[in-house]
Amino acid sequence: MELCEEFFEANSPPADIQSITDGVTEFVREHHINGRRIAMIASGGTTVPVERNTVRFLDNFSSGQRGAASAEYFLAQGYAVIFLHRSSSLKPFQRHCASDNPLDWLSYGGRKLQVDTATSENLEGKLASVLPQYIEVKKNNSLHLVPFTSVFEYFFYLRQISNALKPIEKQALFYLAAAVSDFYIKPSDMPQHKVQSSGELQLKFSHTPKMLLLLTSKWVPKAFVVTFKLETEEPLLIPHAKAALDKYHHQLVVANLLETRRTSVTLVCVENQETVTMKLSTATKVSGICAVRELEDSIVSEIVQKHSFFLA
Ligand code: 9Z3
Repeated sequence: MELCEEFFEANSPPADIQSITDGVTEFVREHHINGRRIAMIASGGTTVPVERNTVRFLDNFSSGQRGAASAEYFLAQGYAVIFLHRSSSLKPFQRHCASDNPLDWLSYGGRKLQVDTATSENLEGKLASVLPQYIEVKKNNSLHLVPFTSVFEYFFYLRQISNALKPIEKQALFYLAAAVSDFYIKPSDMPQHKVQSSGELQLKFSHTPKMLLLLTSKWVPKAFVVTFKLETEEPLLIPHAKAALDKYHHQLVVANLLETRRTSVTLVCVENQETVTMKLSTATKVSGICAVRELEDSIVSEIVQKHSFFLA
């Protein structure tokens, strides 16, 4: 845990840390008064800057699909959601038209913008099931977005959000689906300026401190905490998920393999380290949110049940 404290001492907080904190604190106050449970969802990958005046960075594969889809299902279950996400990754609701170019929807004539009829029909088919929930969420202000890019921003914001959620204890649910880099370059090992291309590139990476232990033991010791474990080798997956539960003493690990993450996950629970494998092909429920079945629907339903049991 000392390494975690050192991390916060050695790095400067993001410039907007106070406004982020104020926004989250107000969001938590408003929804806690109304008796809502609050889910804090972390989503997307983190960047690791190579230079202080950053031109280059190390990144990872995460698209943010898991987190964005899950946010919609938590909202549908009545949770207020803090969505801590990589700024360029998928966002709840917007993800349904992420591959569209809005300029293609419109025509322009006589100083008036018009939605093409064909586009309008197409959009209706696509968004009819999403829009009502989106409008409801906006009306209730039940989704609060906090964007980050680097691993530094991620940890600073996570700490502030945890502080804001600590008072609501068991009502808070952490769903840590972000793919956070395991390695980073310490500011003391980071060149100030753009590394020139004339010589070989040599970088020193340090282990990213394991903030999870701090989160479960100090930041939000009473919250319901779900983490994700990603592997590319099947035999490592469940043993590593179980090891994480032993180490961090939280409630649940969602274990997935890179290749099959869209169609299969295994939930490893703290009680007897029981495992439940969910496969998309066997999920029976058809989502009320969009026409396509999504694994996140089943994952979130199971987790909400477990959170209810935890609260009882
Ligand atoms: C996950 O395992 C998520 O399910 C994915 C989702 C990142 C695979 P996408 O964003 O993918 O929908 O494209 N997240 C956690 C990954 C992770 O780095 N976990 C750490 C580990 O495995 C523990 S915090 O060691």
